[in-house]
Amino acid sequence: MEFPSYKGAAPLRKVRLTVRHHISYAFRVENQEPTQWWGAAQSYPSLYSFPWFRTEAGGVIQSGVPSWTISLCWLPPLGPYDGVLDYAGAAGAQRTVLWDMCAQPAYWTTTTQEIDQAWALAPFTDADGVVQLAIQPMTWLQQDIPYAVPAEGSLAGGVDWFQWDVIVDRVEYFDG
Ligand SMILES: [Ca+2]
Repeated sequence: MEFPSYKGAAPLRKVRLTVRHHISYAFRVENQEPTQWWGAAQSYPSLYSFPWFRTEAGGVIQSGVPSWTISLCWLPPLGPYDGVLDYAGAAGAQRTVLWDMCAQPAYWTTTTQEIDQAWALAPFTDADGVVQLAIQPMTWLQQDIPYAVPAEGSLAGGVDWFQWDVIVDRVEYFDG
């Protein structure tokens, strides 16, 4: 994300960010239960992604974009374990999903977030006039919040890739 920094004379008190974001991802999963699909007895596996931003000064903030829990509700039922942990066959799946219309029916999701804590406001007063935030999400495949799916187990898998696309639509600075 990149946008103009606050240049007022009075101390910055609050930032209101209006942004659009779109999520895309790749993952792999395999049911290792011998008789039934893991998901049939419990729930669909889901992805969880927590976006955080590295500031130009090297600090970290979590502002402007909410975390996401993405139920893989479009995933077809997986069969009993086929004996090979290859994330393929009747028991496995690998997918790259550029637009999950189940989790995010509209391509962009707009959110507005207000930031008013002193430590989080500092990056918005950058003296060079431009705020630059590099998004570096933490993401994992989970079977039941907050347990991550291990590489091996009754449900094996992981996240291969996750991307947040973010467009800043509006930045409002408040000094009062
Ligand atoms: Ca397999």
